[in-house]
Amino acid sequence: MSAKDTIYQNNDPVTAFVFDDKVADVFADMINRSVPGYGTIIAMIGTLAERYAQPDSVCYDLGCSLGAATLSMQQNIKATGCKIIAIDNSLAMITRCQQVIGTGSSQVDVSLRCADILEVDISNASLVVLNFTLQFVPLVQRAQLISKIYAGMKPGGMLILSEKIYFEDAKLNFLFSDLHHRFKEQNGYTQTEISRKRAAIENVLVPETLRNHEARIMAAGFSSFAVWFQCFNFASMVAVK
Ligand code: GEK
Repeated sequence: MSAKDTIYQNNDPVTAFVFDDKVADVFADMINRSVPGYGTIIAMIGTLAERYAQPDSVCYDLGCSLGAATLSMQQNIKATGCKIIAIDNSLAMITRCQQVIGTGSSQVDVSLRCADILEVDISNASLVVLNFTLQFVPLVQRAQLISKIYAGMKPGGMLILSEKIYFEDAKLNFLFSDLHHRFKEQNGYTQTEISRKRAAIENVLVPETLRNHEARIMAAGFSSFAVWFQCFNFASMVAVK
């Protein structure tokens, strides 16, 4: 059981959000109470991994945090000779992820790396997961990252991209953002916690429209794109090479 997220219950000045020890300690609780559909998305990453992981290939979990998507893949991959490479540039996350992954036994090997996903090599990939990670990558570097992923993928390979999304229609953008805040309230966050977290995350998490994501993915060369899950301003997309 993860510790409860009480980070924004105090009255300290709000500083920019970072993935440090304090966040890593409560991350499972934070993401489950903050992202509508998170549990469903994690479970379906396993279902997609069972279908898309190819024999003797690599599955990547980019921005793995505590390894929830990695575990879901590891538990569902049936293809032989597959390994998972899970990467995060937060040492606090990778250290705790090691403890989570280390306890399970599986024929699918997992290797954890503390590195910037913009710097790592991607190759022989049949599945690449960016589960709520691209939103933290500077806007100007996103196209280059998606193109690098495409280049490192095998034909028929799949990219799973989950993101907080932004709507061009101002009314809808307000509505979904408001419903998201209601979701957080229903999960026990106070209005003060919600607005303090929103201030901390501003300019750190930069959401884009589904249209932008699709255009970037298709420009990289992927042959198919679909949104397979959406709840309010959170969506998960798939693209096939
Ligand atoms: C999950 N996927 O539970 N390089 C490596 N890691 C990065 C980078 C980068 N450039 N930028 C951000 N991160 C997870 C949840 S959380 C989503 C992902 C959230 C890492 C960052 O350290 C953090 O652990 C993760 O991406 C984003 O399925 O907090 O909303």
